[in-house]
Amino acid sequence: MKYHLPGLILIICAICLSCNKAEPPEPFGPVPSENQMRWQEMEYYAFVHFSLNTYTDQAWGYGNEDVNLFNPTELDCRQWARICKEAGMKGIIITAKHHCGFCLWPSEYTAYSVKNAPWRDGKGDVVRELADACNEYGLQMGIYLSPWDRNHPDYGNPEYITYFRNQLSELLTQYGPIFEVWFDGANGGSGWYGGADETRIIDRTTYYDWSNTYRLIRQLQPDIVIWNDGGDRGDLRWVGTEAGLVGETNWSLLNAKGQVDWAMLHYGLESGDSWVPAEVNTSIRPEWFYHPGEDAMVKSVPQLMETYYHSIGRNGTLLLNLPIMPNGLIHENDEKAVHGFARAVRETFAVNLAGNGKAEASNVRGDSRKFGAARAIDSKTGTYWATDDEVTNASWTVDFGNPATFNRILVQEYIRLGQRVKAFTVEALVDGNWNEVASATTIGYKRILRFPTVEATQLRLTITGSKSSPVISNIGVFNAPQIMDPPSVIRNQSGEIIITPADKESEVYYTLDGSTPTSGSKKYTGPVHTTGKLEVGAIAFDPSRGKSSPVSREAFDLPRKDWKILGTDDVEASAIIDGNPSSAWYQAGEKTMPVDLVIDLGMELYLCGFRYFPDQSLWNPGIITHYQFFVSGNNKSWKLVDQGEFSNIRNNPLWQTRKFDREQARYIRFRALGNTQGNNRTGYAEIEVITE
Ligand code: FUL
Repeated sequence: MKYHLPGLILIICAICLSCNKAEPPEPFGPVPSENQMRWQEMEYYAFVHFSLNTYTDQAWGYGNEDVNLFNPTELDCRQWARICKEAGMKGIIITAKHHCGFCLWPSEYTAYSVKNAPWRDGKGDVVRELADACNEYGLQMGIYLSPWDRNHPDYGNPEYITYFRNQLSELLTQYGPIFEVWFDGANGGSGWYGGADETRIIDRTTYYDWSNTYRLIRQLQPDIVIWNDGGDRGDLRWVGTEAGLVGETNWSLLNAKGQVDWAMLHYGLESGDSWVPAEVNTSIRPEWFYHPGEDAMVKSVPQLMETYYHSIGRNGTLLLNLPIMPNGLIHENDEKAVHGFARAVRETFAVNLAGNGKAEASNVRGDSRKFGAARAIDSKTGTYWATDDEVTNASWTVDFGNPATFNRILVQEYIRLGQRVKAFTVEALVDGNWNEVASATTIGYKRILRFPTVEATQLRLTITGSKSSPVISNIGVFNAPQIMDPPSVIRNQSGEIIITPADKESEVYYTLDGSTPTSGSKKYTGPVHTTGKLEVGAIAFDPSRGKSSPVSREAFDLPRKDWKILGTDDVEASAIIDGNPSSAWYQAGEKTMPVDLVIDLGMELYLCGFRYFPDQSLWNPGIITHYQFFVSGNNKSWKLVDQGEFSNIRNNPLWQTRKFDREQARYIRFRALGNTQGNNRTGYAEIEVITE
């Protein structure tokens, strides 16, 4: 065998240069601990809110609720775990104790627990059953232990801290590994406090002596992460809202000491000296505990997808709450919603179009393949594309080979070396031109951007600002199917029909004559002026897939453009006739029942019924339960045409339709005789009449 020596040496040198020369970048700034890393990679997990509140329809118990109320006759934590597992969640955090002080486990230190409840003859332990169910389904368990305790007589005194730590010790030693402990920020105020029934104010920065409490926690559960909203900095931070979103800019950093204002919670702190990443907590319903009146208010798949992009898609984790019903189960509407949500996420991120592409970068660290552009699409979390130390602006391009259709990009930094990127842009190569399709600020563990669907042969990501050389571990390019929910249809006061698809990108087609709309019907391009009675049919349509949503149908009586609400000069009263189901108006607070709403319809009409839509907000001050309905031709002599009650309106606040014998009239008087709160507040979201 013959060797060509100089050639061989050259090849060996080239290999050495490309593989060995470059060293990995040094970490920049604060970096996550192993516990924070493990937690971040969980991405999505559940909250379950369950306590005596579940039986009293309250958000916060006062601390004197009867333990005998707690009797979840069908309790099955395996149902919770199954649903969470199927939904793609990685763990469940349970309200072992909420503010009312009732304990879901038989704590040795209080009588106010399951051990004195009728459930399982006082032998039950919800935390134990959940721990077992989580084990069976391969989920992790976390604990919510409210620092505020409205039941405990010692709350506010040093003795309570011992009690609190004793309870923590029980929870952190008897139920196996706990991945997260959650200390709510609602702290101190009025309460029962063992019968004292008073207000107790504590200094939430000092009262709990958090540093010693943390020491105890870490000693008992070395792998845990601590969520805390007051006092010493925990491992994770709240995002300043329960609405399900963190800032578009989201640094996983805060300062270890000092006050944290709202902006720091929401956006993190670019110059922060500690790694304190964001957890986005929100409920699948308006409130955290189960309230039967919210059964129809479970978030839809489009709403949950919005939450997904605003939490996991913005460098946060998502802690999604599922309330437990009094029988001990998750409601079927919530189950359906999380399953639909999981399906939508799976379908969106099923195929990474960059995966088979050819990647290149404007700069590669030490020209080494080890840090080459292809490392961002090799499906490995431990490898990355990195640039030379002094390079903070750089671009990465993928050539798809053939034209590809896409509308999402997912980018991840290798955060074990710190969070670095401050800004980036995304461009698509269309017909030989680079078009910017999206731009954003921070990346962090995971960033997902949405943009209108584009067909392009290449995609370019350009880091336009970075604290240090960028280190990108993963890039995904996806074509998300549009969400094919039926669009919403409203008619405003002037008679305009407004149709809104669940997904902004969908096309909308409609009919006004009650016929079934198809993609061959009229295309919706903006509000449609209409007169008279009509029935609207509308569909959302995804042209790239040729798929339609189910049909929305709404029937409208005559437009309300000539209506005048009499007896008030409050301009906000127009909310009653604006067609918008989420706006509401309340009569002045000093009015006492019966409270009248008088409307001039602007002309004589043949009336044969009316419709009332109550305020949809959960904590509405009062919606009408008992009523009378009068009509008049001259606003002087009135005729009572209907009266009665809106049964179950509290639990099911839907449209109420009432019919009566035909009457010719120009004025209507809708009289409230009673409301859901047993007081005088009288509110309306919408009022309509039914004409002959
Ligand atoms: C809040 C609490 O006061 C709520 O009741 C709920 O537990 C939520 C997760 O945190 O601030």
